[in-house]
Amino acid sequence: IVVPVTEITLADAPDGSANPPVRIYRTDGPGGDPTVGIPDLRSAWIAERGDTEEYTGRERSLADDGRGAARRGAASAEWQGARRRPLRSTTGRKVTQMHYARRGEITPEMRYVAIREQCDVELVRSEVAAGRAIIPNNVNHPESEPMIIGKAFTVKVNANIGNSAVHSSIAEEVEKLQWATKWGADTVMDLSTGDDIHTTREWLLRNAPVPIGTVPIYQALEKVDGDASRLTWEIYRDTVIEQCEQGVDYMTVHAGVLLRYVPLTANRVTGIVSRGGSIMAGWCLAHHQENFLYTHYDELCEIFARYDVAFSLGDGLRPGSIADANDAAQFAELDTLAELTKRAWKHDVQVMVEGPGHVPLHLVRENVERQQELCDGAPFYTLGPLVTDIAPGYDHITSAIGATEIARYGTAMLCYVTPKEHLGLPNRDDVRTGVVTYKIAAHAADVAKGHPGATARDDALSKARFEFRWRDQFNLSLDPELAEEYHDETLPAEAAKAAHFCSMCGPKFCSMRISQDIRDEFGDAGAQQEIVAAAQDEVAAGMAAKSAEFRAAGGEVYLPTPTVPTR
Ligand code: IRN
Ligand code: FE2
Repeated sequence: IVVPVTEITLADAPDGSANPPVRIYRTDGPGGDPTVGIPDLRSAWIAERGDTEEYTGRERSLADDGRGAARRGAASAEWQGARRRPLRSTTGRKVTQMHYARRGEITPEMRYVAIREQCDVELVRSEVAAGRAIIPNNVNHPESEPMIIGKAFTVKVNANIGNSAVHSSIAEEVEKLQWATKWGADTVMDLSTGDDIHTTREWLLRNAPVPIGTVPIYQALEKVDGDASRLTWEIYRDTVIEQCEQGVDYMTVHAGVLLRYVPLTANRVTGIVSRGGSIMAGWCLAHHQENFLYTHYDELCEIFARYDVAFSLGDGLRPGSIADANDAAQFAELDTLAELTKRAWKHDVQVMVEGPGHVPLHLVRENVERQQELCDGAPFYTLGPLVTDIAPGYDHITSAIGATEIARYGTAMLCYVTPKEHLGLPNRDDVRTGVVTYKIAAHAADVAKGHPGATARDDALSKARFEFRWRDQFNLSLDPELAEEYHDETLPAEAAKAAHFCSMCGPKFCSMRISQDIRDEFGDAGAQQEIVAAAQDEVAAGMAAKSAEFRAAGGEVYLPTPTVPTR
């Protein structure tokens, strides 16, 4: 098993000693021609298990869609062609990592993950078996490099991409995927709703080294021309199967939005802000019936078990303002998500649970503790949360504050928020800013949790900074290009890459340089300690002399009351 890493080689320290290279978890895959797709990493592993079969499902579900052929025709020639027939489990078999883990089997996927996380493979197996971690990888997405989401492992970051009704091409979507993983996104969700939705997703998957998530209700809604009341379980189910066959690894399912919970949102400041949540609430009210995702949930579990698709149980009633945080609607839905988690586990289907949203800082911790308690440790996957509502344009920051706090107490994956949140569709720069901001939150939480080895990169970067190895400092940073660009704004010359200062304080006032000068002049820790000890001896001697003087003078603390001389 070969696992990709990014190795950052470092220059020697000024005293000539070597700085060992730093290895970093790598998410951006092998790359290559997007019209060909990346290599099938897992096909042999899947085949070897002998529990799957090929079938002619894809054509059928596309035909069911009625628009599949037309959609494929709409894409340009180079993006044609289903490359292989889909796999599903042979009848009666479950092909989920949870199923194998519970049987005590260690799969190549688990080994891969253990190497990536630098942990014992038994930890991986036991956490997956217990439902406290998931390895989302559909048998129809053999290109994916296995990764794990769970609180015993490093905190992960998801980036959302996808066009809205506004047109964007397949090539552009694939580029967005590559861009997000370049900056470190651990999973990507395709939230596309426009034309060519099927073919776009196909090529995203064929080029995705990370798990791909979707919200199938969005595509189901397109099939009924946006009229939520016309949605049916059958239309939804066929959409789910279509996506299972393509290789989607996890799906957001808003099955916790129950009919009786909808009125609980009536007096909220911001009502229902989840897209999927509002679609299902609308359907429930229009039909006066229970949410079909809830009533057909076990059937959905059976489907997921045949492809190893993981649930991301949607938080359709999450708060959309700090005023609505931790309210009755939100927590009622969480109770149902806990019930659904355990029902999925009965089918050996992997589950994570989605969380808020907008929550003031002092109420954040309660969210994850409550979720962990109710859902028996199933991974929590949260959107921020934003800790204040007053900073549109800066919501990557308002939400990273909440994300850091919630991850610190056990959230396993963070859904990024970009600076365009609430304002518009993110562009390239926003995706980069969003992912890097969330890498900061995730990493800060790893450090605070005391995750083994979490500070290695911090320590290497700090040492490079102190030794004025500017190139190493850039290369070790989350966004090397930005760091170098900012540095070069004032000191672009190559010679400045070794200079013992930057333009922030200038050469005279650089504290790091002064601090190094102190070392040069007064020696290492031992020598400095001797100077301090000598100084302390001097002080002690001075004190003893003063004491002797005091005692010789009679040792009186209170002097006689002074008399004021009179004339
Ligand atoms: C994550 C946590 N809570 C919500 N999310 C993400 O929001 C979810 O994974 C998906 O990307 C998006 C779904 O939004 P709606 O349909 O709930 O608004
Ligand atoms: Fe919001």
